[in-house]
Amino acid sequence: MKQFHKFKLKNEYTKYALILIFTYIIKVMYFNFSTGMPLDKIKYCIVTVSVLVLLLTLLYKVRRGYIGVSILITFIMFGDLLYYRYFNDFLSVKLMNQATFVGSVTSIILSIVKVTDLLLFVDIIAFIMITKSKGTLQLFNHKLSFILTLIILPTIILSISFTSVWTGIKKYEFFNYHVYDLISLDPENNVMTSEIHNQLIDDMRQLHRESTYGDYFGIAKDKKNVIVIQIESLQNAMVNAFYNGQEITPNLNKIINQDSLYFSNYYQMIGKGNTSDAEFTSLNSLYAITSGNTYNVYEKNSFFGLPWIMRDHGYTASSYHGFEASFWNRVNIYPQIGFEDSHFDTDYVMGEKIGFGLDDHDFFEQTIPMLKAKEGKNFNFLVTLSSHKPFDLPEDKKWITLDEEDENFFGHYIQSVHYFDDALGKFIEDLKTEGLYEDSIIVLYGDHYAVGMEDDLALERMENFLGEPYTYEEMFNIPLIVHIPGSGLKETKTITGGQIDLLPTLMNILGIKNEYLTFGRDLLNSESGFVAAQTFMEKGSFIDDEKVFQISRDGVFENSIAYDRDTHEPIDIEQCRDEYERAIKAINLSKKVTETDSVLDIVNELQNKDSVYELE
Ligand code: GP9
Ligand code: MN
Repeated sequence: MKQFHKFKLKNEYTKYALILIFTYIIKVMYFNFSTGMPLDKIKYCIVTVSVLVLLLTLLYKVRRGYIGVSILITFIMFGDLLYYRYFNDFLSVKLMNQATFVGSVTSIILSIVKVTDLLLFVDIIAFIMITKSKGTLQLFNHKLSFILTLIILPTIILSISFTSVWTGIKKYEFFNYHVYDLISLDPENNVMTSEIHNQLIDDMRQLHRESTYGDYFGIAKDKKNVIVIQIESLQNAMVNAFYNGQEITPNLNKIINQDSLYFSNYYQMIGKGNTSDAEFTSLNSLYAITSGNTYNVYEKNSFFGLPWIMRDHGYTASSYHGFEASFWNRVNIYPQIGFEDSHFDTDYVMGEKIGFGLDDHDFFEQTIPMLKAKEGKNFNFLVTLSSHKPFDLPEDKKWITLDEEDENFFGHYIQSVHYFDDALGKFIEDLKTEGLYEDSIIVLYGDHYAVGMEDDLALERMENFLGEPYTYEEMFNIPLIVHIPGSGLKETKTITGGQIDLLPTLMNILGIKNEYLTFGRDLLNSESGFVAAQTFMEKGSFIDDEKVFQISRDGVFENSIAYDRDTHEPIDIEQCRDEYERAIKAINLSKKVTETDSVLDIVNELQNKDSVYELE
């Protein structure tokens, strides 16, 4: 006992200060490890804890002020954490105008919150408890405050300014990330230099010159109805697959097996805008931005993607989706992308709601008369909904018998895909009954992954289902099916491609020559494939026909990993340098085009026409 007394802290308040510092460490460690910080980056924890201690030192005398600031920081952290679980990154100020969506997606947010997230609030709880019993805290004497400030302030300033020494701090450390996020709003970035402009024109002219149109050109040019269906969360792993002998997507498989081209190495290319990015990249052949989502940030831009191109070739262009028009800002962006009429939840009769909204069965069924009403050639873009996470289907719509260990996120996902597939089967039948089918080309693809890496149980069940380790390559793999009734096609294309390639590939099939701005390639007339990733696998990462290259999260090429797609053996990353540079160049160029709203200028110049396209 005597021994113990020897070590007793002289100042009782110092004890409380230490307790609070301890809670900061718990809070920050939990936050960092839950947001994927590697073990060797633990030094960044020290920076975050130091800033919190500094705030305590400066603000503890104003109790309310301290609590206010702490709550604000904690809520940003909590937001970052949830956003990370969904999008693999922290929040950005450019996402502010999406905040109103939170109400619409409460069930999804609730499904990704964990009880352990309470650890983020541990310091606030401790502070309130201490000050409640002790009154205003006299945490430190003046000397201690002074010393702490003297040590901590320079640490923060140094850590922010010497980013080249601590590469990656901007990405991993909470305060640095948000300070840089604010600074990067610099409008100077939004200038198109003549050098970049010329480079773009040269690259596109070369692409146009090299385009051969040898295979499949115009095979669907006479079809009156072009129907593109973007399917919620459909991964390729679900296609042509069985669960305990039960076929998950019998209707899709039937479509693949008759009159179709099936692209089995096709990949999602989303940024932070999930479904909206899948739409944006597929329809415009541009990369989505990653600091915010393109549909919101660039809602006033003039794009010239598929809907405009189709209108330019005598088709009408319409969109269909069973949810709120304001979600993902579709109401404002769709006219810019070229849709002349768009149908949302209010145009449908809502039956029993599934997850977000309209049931896929109701959606397809009620879209049929809208399609039937089209006169002349028409382009239609349908976005489905029922297979959205958390995959809650009413009991009477669950038709796959699951093992008990799959009665969870993973098994429910299979149920949802099966349900969508059933609705699709009915849709095809209805198209036939209404006499629309034979005169249609139907394009189907998944918008993005369903099973991520963050849910350990789902991951384990997915691996059990696949019989092999789950990789980003598998997670990104979505199907692309081009179904042309009466074509007699039954081909599987193994070339690597992604959503950015949809537009040029489809133009070829519809007999439209590429004289536009496209960052993707016609997959039917390219010798090799290439997909540049941006999220989960960050900018610089790519998948090509032979290999996968994943840039290290600190952005340093040398710390990255690469493997052979056949053998899964690691390969020398030096073999990946050219494509790594190609990926970065393409994304940066595309981003510049979007940031400077240059699509129309470039398309006009490529076609040597003065202001041919002036969109309102
Ligand atoms: C909502 C739907 C879902 O309209 O498209 O979007 P997601 O959450 O998958 O991005
Ligand atoms: Mn989606």
